[in-house]
Formats: sequence, C-alpha cells, structure tokens
Amino acid sequence: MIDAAVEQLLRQDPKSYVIPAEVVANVTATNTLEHALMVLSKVGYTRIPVLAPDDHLQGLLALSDVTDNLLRVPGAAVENLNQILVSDVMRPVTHWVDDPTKLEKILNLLVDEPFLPLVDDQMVFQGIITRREILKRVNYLAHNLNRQYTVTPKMVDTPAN
Ligand code: 4BW
Repeated sequence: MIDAAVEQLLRQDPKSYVIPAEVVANVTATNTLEHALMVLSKVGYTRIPVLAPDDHLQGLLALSDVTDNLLRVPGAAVENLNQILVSDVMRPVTHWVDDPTKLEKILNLLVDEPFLPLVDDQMVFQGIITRREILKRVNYLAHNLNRQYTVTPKMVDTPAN
C-alpha cells in the first residue's frame, strides 16, 4: 500500500502525467518494417505502440525488432524490410493501465517498463504514462512533502552501547 499522503501528492491532476495519444508516435500492424524503421528513426524512441486503424492497442514495436530482421540476411538492404509487416514481429502488450489514478500498479510496473500504455475499457489507446513523467512527480514529492505534511520519525529502539 502506498502511504496516503504520498499518494495524494503524486496523484494530483493525473491527466498531467499522461502523454496523450495524439502526440505518441505509433505504427499500425499493417505497416511494413521499412516504414516502421523510418518512423522509429525520425522520432528517436526505441519502442512505440502498434495500433489498429480504429486505434485499438495491438502490440509494441521495438527498434531492435526491426534491426534484427535487417541484419538476419548478410548484406541485406533496407528495401527487404518491405516484405515484412509490423504484425509479423510486434510484441504482445503484457502490461497496461485503464485508469491513470492506479498509482500503486503504475509505480510497480514502471520499475521494469519504460512506459505503460493507457487504454479505455475497450482497449482503445488513450496515451502512455512514462517513467520520466512519474519521476517528475516523485521529484516534486521529494521536495514538497514537508511543505504540506509534518513528517516525524517514529520512535525506534537504539542498540545499547
Ligand atoms: O525523442 C526524444 N525526445 C525526448 N524528449 N526524450 C527522449 C527522446 N528519445 C529518448 N528520450 C529519453 C526520454 O527520457 O530517453 C528515455 C528512454 O527512451 P526510450 O523509451 O527508450 O525510447 C525517455 O524516457 P521516457 O520519457 O520516460 O520515455 C520512456 C519510453 O516511453 C521511451 C519510449 O519507448 C516511450 N515514449 C515516450 N514518449 C513517447 C514514447 N513513444 C512514442 N511517442 C512518444 N512521444
């Protein structure tokens, strides 16, 4: 359980730590890997969501999924990536959130995941919650906890000398 005071400070205005779908780089499952490589190179992110044409979240694509295929054939040219679709190599989505206020789940998952997709109850993509945005909140918390709360240490037994 997250401490109530900590949760209250972290949770203020949850929408502000969600990067909305409109500004999240993505590809569709029917795109070729050549197109996906162009998108990944342009945006500079190493892993992005794969969406269906109706914006349902379908998977994740990492730059390494593309380069692995590029390097599989010695001397292969980028044009060969035209033969492979994103759906052939994308990874399943194993972790996501459907409520940006579920901070306990978000904090636990972001230990191992660089970002979490946010979806609605139909799995329609709404945006992402990144480690960076949550760390900004934790940083705010670290600097402001004692402005809003009185933090006093509990009495602990000290070892006898
Ligand atoms: O192009 C970039 N711009 C900015 N502002 N920061 C970047 C960029 N590329 C990398 N970064 C930084 C961020 O701090 O490196 C971190 C790791 O990037 P990643 O994982 O390995 O590409 C970034 O950390 P983050 O902001 O906490 O983002 C975590 C992950 O979330 C990224 C990427 O997989 C995804 N992501 C973030 N913003 C995205 C995005 N994916 C698509 N579109 C976005 N707008």
